Amino acid sequence: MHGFLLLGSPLDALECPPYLKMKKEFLLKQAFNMLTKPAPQTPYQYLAPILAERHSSLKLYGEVDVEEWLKPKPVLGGQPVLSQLTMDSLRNFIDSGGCKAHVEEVKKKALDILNSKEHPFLIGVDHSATGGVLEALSEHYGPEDLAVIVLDYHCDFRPVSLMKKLIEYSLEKRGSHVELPPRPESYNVGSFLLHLLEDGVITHENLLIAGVRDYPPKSLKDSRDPRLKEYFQFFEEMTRLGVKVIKHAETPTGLKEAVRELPGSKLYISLDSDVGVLASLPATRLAYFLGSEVKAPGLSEEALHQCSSVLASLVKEKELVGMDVMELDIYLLSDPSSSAGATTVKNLMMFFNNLLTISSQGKPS
Ligand SMILES: [Mn+2]
Repeated sequence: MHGFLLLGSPLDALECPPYLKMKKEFLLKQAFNMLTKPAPQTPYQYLAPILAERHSSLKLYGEVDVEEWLKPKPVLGGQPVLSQLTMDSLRNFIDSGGCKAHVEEVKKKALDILNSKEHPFLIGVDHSATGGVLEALSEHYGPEDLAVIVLDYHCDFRPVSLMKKLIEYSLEKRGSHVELPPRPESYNVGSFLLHLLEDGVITHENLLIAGVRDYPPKSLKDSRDPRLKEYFQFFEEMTRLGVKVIKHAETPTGLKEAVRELPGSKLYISLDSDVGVLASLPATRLAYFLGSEVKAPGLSEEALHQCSSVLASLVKEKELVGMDVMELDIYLLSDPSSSAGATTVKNLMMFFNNLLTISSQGKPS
């Protein structure tokens, strides 16, 4: 019987000014000795022991190395983390392929786990790290047999150039006409699935994304603005190629039918915690986009519960070979003065408990 080894990815390279400000404040508090206990530093350090204590099939593996300034809670030490932590350095990290380099490290650990006849269960921040586990699983089982279900507020297959046009459009709507500088088509939190598809790591038919809030409405089809038209057409093309996208309003009902269409017999489940933003999973990084991007809450507790039941019945038919929970926010997760952490942990336990219970029952090993 396979168990799951909990692997941590602490990469946190979010380009979001309010989030960056909070991280800098965290460092300043350390500099002025206003923090007595900076631990736990990452979602893995917080969540992995809780999950392992609950389930005998879960064991701790450890975390992938990441430079201090790229961790969610950097610790002041020998490195100049405070001066490194700027929007410019984050942009340089992403544009120069930093996320992809991290993915290679995640892949090595995931392969090590698979070679020891166990399965990877990734706990992390930047969703792009999921790609490392998927690369390892794809090498191990083959892309044709690997079904991937992602619960996410966003479809993380968006090209950088397309997002640039959308941001320019929304800035224009708010009265400022700016042309953003072009950026390379990097492997990042919003584009990693596109890279996995283009590189043949996963197949379009084997990819299902549910809980989605960024699917363009049909009204954009005939938009007079070419950028919006392009956005709509890009998403249509992805579904035409076989990617199954279940919008927020159709989740979990649509999920139940869509999972039947996945050809692969091995199953990977990726839970981007932002799928429950302002609702079942409030301790997510997306919470820092409040007031700008996020206007609508993610999945309710009930909807998330129903999703986990649908997935649990699927685990009776397909072999669950890997899972993850990503985009967790350690500040909210471990903040005793807020209910966000407790709500998130409770609903994560419920979600994975359903899957692990079924997964450990009578599966041929
Ligand atoms: Mn995501």
